[in-house]
Amino acid sequence: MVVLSQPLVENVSHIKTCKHNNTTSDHVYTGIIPVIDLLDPEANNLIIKACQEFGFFKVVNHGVPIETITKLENESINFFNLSQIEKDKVGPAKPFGYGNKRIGSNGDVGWVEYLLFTTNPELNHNKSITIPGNSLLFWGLVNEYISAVRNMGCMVLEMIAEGLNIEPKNILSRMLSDEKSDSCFRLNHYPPYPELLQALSGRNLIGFGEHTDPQVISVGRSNSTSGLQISLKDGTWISVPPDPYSFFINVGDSLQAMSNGRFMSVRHRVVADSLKARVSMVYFGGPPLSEKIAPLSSLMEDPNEQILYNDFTWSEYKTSAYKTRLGDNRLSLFEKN
Ligand code: GA4
Repeated sequence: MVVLSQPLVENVSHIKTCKHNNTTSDHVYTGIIPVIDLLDPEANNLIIKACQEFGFFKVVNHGVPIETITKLENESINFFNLSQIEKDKVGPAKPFGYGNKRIGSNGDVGWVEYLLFTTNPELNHNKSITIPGNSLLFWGLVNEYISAVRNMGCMVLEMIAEGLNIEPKNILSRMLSDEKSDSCFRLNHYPPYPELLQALSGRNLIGFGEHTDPQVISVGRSNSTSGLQISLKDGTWISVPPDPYSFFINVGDSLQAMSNGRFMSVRHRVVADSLKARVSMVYFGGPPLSEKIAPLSSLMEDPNEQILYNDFTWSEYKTSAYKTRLGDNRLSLFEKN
């Protein structure tokens, strides 16, 4: 079990809550989340189906070494175990760096602390971020992890291109592998929030409020603590059973636009656990800033198919996204009338 310092009971009246799962059918555990074995010859088609149905799936046999994962997870726990004074030296996140409860800059808050980094070398933000302790070791592990997870994300995007029968095979993956790819990476720590306090209010505390990810795909994982929930097409929330050895892939807004709505950018959120800390790591695979996001022409062979979104560059989308609240529907601003 991860041992992280238990926070003092704080006033959390500004943090959102959601209904309790044991008193309502607001969200449920189900076995319906697709599990894709990347070595399965049928994986391409299964991924397409999962992107259409859920915008979300779990991958196994992903090829990312477990040591790469555990080394970074342990180093992240060491960081989150530091004193508040030490952690605050790495913040506040604007948007990169250490953030505590505040998410973005438009008033969103959650029961979470995090480190957020860009992978875009042109933005150069990370250079100014020194992690207390062995900063070189920390950055080495972050880079090793990102490179392994990016490769796996590219493999998944190539399987999507194959499953959709579109050429070239790297039409999507090149956005993540491009040296100018504007991707980011976040390490989250969700402290436990005592059951008694949750019971008193009859509600669960929100760690990270519901939202969709703006990028192409997100590749995430966590320790064995639950909390992640996804929204189905009908609006039901389902809890995703944690699995520290697997990865979870989310379709992001950009892939929804590039697939002209065939794939669904999944709404998701994290609720606080009452007993255990949750530590997660998410790589958000984004395109270069100048990339034009538009339906893939090889997908749009039927002249009667309506184009759902106006074209935009990733830079335009990002600028607009950073002006929104977490739960907003960002793609709707680009819908064609
Ligand atoms: C959601 C997905 C990623 O975590 C993130 C988030 C970003 C941030 O934390 O700075 C945003 C959010 C995310 C979308 C809307 C804006 C920007 C917080 C927020 C309120 C890093 C991202 O790329 O977009």
